[in-house]
Amino acid sequence: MTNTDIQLDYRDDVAIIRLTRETKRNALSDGLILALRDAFEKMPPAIRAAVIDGEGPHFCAGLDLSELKERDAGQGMQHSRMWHAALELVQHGPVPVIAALHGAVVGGGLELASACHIRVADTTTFYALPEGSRGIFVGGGGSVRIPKLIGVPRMTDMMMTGRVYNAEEGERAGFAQYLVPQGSAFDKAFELAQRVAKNAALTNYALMHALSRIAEQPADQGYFTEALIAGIAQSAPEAKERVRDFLEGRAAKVAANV
Ligand code: 1HE
Repeated sequence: MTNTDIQLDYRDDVAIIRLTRETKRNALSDGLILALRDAFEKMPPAIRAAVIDGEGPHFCAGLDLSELKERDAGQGMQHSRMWHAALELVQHGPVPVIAALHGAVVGGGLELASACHIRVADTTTFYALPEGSRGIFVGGGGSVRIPKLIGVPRMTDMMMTGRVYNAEEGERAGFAQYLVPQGSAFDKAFELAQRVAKNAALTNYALMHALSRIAEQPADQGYFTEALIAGIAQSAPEAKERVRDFLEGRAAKVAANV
């Protein structure tokens, strides 16, 4: 499927969602946000993982500022809620999502990246939250998700001072789990997506839906939720088959990464 804002391809059991507004540095128009929402809402059942990538030298320049018209307070709130609904489908939707980052990952682009489960950044990547200097605030869930990656003090500093993190600093701070050579973020993200797609679907579901929620719970409730999910996951026929494969020597061992 192609519209003017995203290109959606399926390669085996991986969906590739590419932001295709290169001339606007993949700025997130309402149309693009709704196209993203549709892509996750209508994900075919055979798809087991997704990669989000951006066309051109930048992953995403954030909110399309040309659409920031004369909204009143209520409309502004509804607009933010529309982003929340779309990015909720990225984080707690049908499949694990891997972001392939390069160039600018700023404002709403960083909010989108932070809704993904794994972030792979190449060495051209830089992270910023220019909302502070534009007189606005994050509205795509960034105030909830970004502190979970880097902490409230770092986010406050970024928004107050306009601080930009480069790729190495961003990896150290916790934005990306992988830092790869220039131009290779998509290939690495796709390789990871293929690997993730081979997991038991119920395991991926539990990782996507339970981990973030357990992190919000008091410890006692977290342990209880963990026990429920552990019991459900273990009882699945696919889990029993995978464990049997290991015990009978048919499954790969864990190997040191040398
Ligand atoms: C845009 C946008 C945009 C570029 N909305 N049009 N985001 C920002 O404040 C970041 C604004 N963008 C930039 O700082 C730079 O464009 C970049 C560092 C991302 C890339 O720089 P560069 O030199 O490669 O490109 P450029 O020449 O700045 O941009 C190319 C065109 O894209 C240009 O338009 P043109 O008509 O002159 O060709 C830019 O105006 C346009 N463009 N970024 C609209 N963001 C849910 S709330 C989220 C709140 C936010 O995300 S606020 C942060 C917004």
